[in-house]
Amino acid sequence: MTTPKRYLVTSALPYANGLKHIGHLAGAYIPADIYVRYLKAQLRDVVFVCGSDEHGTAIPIQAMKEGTTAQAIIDKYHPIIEQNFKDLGIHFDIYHRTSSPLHHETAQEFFTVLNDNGDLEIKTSEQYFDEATQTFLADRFIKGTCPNCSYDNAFGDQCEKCGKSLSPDELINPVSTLSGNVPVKKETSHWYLPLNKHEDFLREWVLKEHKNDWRVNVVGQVKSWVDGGLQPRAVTRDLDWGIQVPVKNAVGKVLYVWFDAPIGYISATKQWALNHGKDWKPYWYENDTQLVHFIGKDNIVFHAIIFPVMLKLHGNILPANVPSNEFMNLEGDKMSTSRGWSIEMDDYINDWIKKENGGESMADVLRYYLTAIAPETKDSEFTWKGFQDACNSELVSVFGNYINRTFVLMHKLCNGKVPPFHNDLIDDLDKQLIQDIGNTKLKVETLLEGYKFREAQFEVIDLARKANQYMQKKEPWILAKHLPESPSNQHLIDNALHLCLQLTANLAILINPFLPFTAKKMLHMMKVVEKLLEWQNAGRVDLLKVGYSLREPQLLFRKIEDEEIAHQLEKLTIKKVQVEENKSVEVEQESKNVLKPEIVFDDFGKIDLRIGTITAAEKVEKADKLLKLEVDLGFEKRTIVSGIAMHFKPEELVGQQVTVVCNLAPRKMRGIESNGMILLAEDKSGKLHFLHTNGMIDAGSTIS
Ligand code: B3M
Ligand code: ZN
Repeated sequence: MTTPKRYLVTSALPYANGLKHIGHLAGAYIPADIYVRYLKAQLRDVVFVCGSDEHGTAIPIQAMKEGTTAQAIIDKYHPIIEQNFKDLGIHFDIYHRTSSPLHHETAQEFFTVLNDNGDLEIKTSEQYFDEATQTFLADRFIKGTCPNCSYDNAFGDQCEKCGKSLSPDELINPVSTLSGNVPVKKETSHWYLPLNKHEDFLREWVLKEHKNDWRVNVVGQVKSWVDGGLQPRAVTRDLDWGIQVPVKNAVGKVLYVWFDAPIGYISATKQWALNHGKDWKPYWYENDTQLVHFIGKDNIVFHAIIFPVMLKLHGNILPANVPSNEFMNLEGDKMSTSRGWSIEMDDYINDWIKKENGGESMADVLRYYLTAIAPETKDSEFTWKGFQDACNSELVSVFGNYINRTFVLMHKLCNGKVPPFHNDLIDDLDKQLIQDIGNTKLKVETLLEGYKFREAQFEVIDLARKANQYMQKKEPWILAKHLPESPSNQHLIDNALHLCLQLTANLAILINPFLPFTAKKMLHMMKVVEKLLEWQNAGRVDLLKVGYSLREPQLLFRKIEDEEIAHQLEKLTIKKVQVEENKSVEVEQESKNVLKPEIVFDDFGKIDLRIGTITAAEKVEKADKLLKLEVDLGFEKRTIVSGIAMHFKPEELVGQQVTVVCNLAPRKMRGIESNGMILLAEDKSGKLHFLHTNGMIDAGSTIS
């Protein structure tokens, strides 16, 4: 295979609707970053793009939850997520936004080309509509029971429990996420991408051409979609948040978020090119570009079916690969921010990286563990214990320990300088080690180019393990003990440490794509510039000049204590309970944020509201919540039973003026007939308040 002329690498654009967790990080970001760092070390032409996905129903839903606007939500989360990635060493060439004007233009142009070419179809159908909010209910604006797994909170686009893609019509007992109301059906027209017309192309391109070089899970998913029969997919929505459909009279219609978001990769490339005085076009039009999309499992259909069809129709190149991971679970359960069972990147950064000096090494520890357990072929599981073990028994005891011993011994036995290598004394162990270095380089590059990040990282650590064994066998510290009687031992010491140091330089190059902060520290210790990290240097054993003096060692990794792990486990449990509690409050709040359905004047006119004065109040026996009130309406006295006993003591009520609904049909409660209802204001915390009239209004006054 010839080496591509240029690479365009993308990571899925996270929705800017909240913090992202380490499952996301493991799926689409760390592997992409490793791949890109490797390609850059190979001095290949590569652009790595990502950014915020700022459209779709996910954003206004979050705005509703936070009591703010969609714009405020994206402006809040975009910079946080961008910084989180930086703190974890994920180095994009650009982190763009789909709310940018450049993206809007790019997506509209894309749509126009397809529409003008007759590649889209317009269809009219009946869709769910919420009368209370006057909104069509697409995607996450509608919830109901999943037809696949019976989960009762499945969204109109996907069930978060079983992962199945859904359409609103498939939901059982659908309700509006906005108002909680049962929706009605209403007619509307939309543009559709007729995927059914591209089945042959997909069979040929994915199921034949990429049958062997794409991951099994990706090819498998495409196969089951194609075998199931592809349907036309709507690419527009009736929403007010999104990119306007660029067609006259398409008022209130926006592009479907999954139509515009992947085009975000193109607009990001354009913005990157503008920033750097480059041409973006070859990256999207030339066949010698290798386009690679790193994604999570639930994005496969969009990147391996829908977007490629769009690219083909628009005249762009197709992805060379779509590496997608399976899911990473957390301590025995599915990771999910909304259920409170997750570790947010932001939390990890605050707890492990920002708290200590030199905390970046903890970014590498997370990168290391997430790659070591990457769910490349099947679901995997993050456990805090596993995290601790990976750090303590691999990074600290194998990798860090090897580097530290090498530096300490070199300072002690070779005056802090790179010792010479005496060729006449070369032995089999030395030869084997030199061979191991070369082999590791080849293995790692083959694995990385084949998107096998987990195994590639294993090979690097394995080389450090072999290096430790080499040193253990050479025992330079024992040779040093016998120096007085055998001065020729110095040459043996020199040879062992010379190779150990050359191997250290190799480890820096090999570990760099995986653990960039660690590689940087190693450069500092070796007093060499970044150029050393170029991939072509790997395999060489003349990287450090004889006689060159090196710095004192720094510890690369620290041990993680049991208490730290216990603390994280406790935090996880507490968070889950808190999220569950907040949810029940949220559900109550949500229903209050939405206005009741509209009424006409006559409806209101039927209610007789009067001012009344409470003249007596007492508890109702065996009913915790009820109070029996005597209310003077001026023209008559009433008995009213009210459910406010948890809020007021009876004696607080006497003398208070209240608004009374006095033509409400009588109702018996606990055997007492209640004739009317008193009105109070309820604040956000659920506390009740009187609407004070200061006792200035005559009882019986009307309110209208
Ligand atoms: N924002 C979905 C997700 O985060 C979506 C990815 C877009 S990639 C173009 O799962
Ligand atoms: Zn389901």
